[in-house]
Amino acid sequence: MNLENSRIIDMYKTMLRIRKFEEKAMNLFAEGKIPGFVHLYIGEEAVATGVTANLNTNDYITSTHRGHGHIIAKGGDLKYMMAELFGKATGYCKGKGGSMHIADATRGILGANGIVGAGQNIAVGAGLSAKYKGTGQVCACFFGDGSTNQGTFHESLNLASIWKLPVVFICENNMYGISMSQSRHQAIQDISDRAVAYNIPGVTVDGNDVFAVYEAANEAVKRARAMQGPTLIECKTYRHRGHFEGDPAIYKPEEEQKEWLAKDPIKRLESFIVENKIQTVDEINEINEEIKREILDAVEFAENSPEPAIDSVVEDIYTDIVEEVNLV
Ligand SMILES: Cc1ncc(C[n+]2csc(CCOP(=O)(O)OP(=O)(O)O)c2C)c(N)n1
Ligand SMILES: [Mg+2]
Repeated sequence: MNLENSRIIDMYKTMLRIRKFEEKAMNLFAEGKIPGFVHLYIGEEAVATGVTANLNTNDYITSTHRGHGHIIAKGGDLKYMMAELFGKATGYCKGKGGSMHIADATRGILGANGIVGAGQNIAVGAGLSAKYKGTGQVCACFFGDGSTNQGTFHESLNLASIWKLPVVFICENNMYGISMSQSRHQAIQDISDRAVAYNIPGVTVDGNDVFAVYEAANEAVKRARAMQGPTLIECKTYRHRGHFEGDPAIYKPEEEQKEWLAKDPIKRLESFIVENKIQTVDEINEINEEIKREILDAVEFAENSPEPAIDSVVEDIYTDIVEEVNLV
C-alpha cells in the first residue's frame, strides 16, 4: 500500500472526528438534549473512513440508521449535523429529520435511512444515473449484516451486476442485527460469499484496519469507474455500544466485547502512526484537541440555534391536504 503520510493523518482525523462527535452525541442524549433515537457507530470508524478516502466530493454515498460516520467521512458539516440531532431549524433537515435522515446533496450524501436495506436500491438508482449521464461518478453503498437478509439486497446486487453499474456495496458486518447475532440470522460466515450469486467480486476484510478497507475499496472504486461493475466488500467489525442509546446490550458476551475493544480501529491507527514516526505522541494529542474544539463549536452552534417555527411543519412536504391542517 502506497499512502502518503498526509493522507494517513487525514484518515486518522476523520476517524477521530467521528468518534468524538458520537461520544458527544452519546452524552448529550443521556442529558436529554437530543430527542428521538441515536444509533452510534463507535468502533466501526475505519469502514466509512477507508472507503470514502477513495471518493471525490461529487461521488455518492448511501447510508443507514447508523449514519453519522458515513456522513462525517464524506465531508458532512458537523454544525448542521449537530443542529439536526438537536431538532433545530439550522439542521440539515431543518430539524425535522433527526439523526436518521441527514442528507447533503452538495456532497453526494444521499441520506441516512431509517428503513433497513433502503439505501441499496437508492445506490442502484444513483449508479444508473451516473452511467446514463456518463459523469464518471461512483456510489458507495453502506449497509449492515442484518440488511443482507432483505429482498432489496438481492434485487440491488442483481440489477447492479447485470447493468454493470458503478456501485460499491459495503457490508458493515458488526455481527448483530439489533440483538440477533449473525450466527443466528444467517447460515453463512462470510457475507461476501453472496457475491457469487450475482457474478461479481466479493471480498472480506478486517473492518477495524483502515488500510485493509482502503485497499479493498480502492480496487472496487477503480473497477466501478471503469464501468466493469459492482463489488461486494464485507468489513468485519463491531459496535462498541448497544443497538441504540438506551440498549444495555446484555446479549453481547463479555469476552467478545473485550476481544473487540482490544482491536479498536483508532488505537490501532494511532499506534501505527507513532511506531512509524509519522507523528509524535504530542502531535497526536494536538490533533485530539483540535477535533475536540470542532465538536464543541458544533454543539455551541446547535445550542444557540432557534427551534423550528410551528408553521414549518407543513413546509417541504408533498401533500394536498396541507390547506386543511389547522395548526392553532
Ligand atoms: C425494513 C425494516 N425492518 C426492520 C427495521 C427495524 N430495524 C432497525 S435497525 C435493525 C437491524 C439492522 O441490523 P444491521 O443491518 O446489521 O445494521 P446495524 O444496526 O448492525 O448497523 C432493524 C431490524 C427497520 N428499521 N426497517
Ligand atoms: Mg449489524
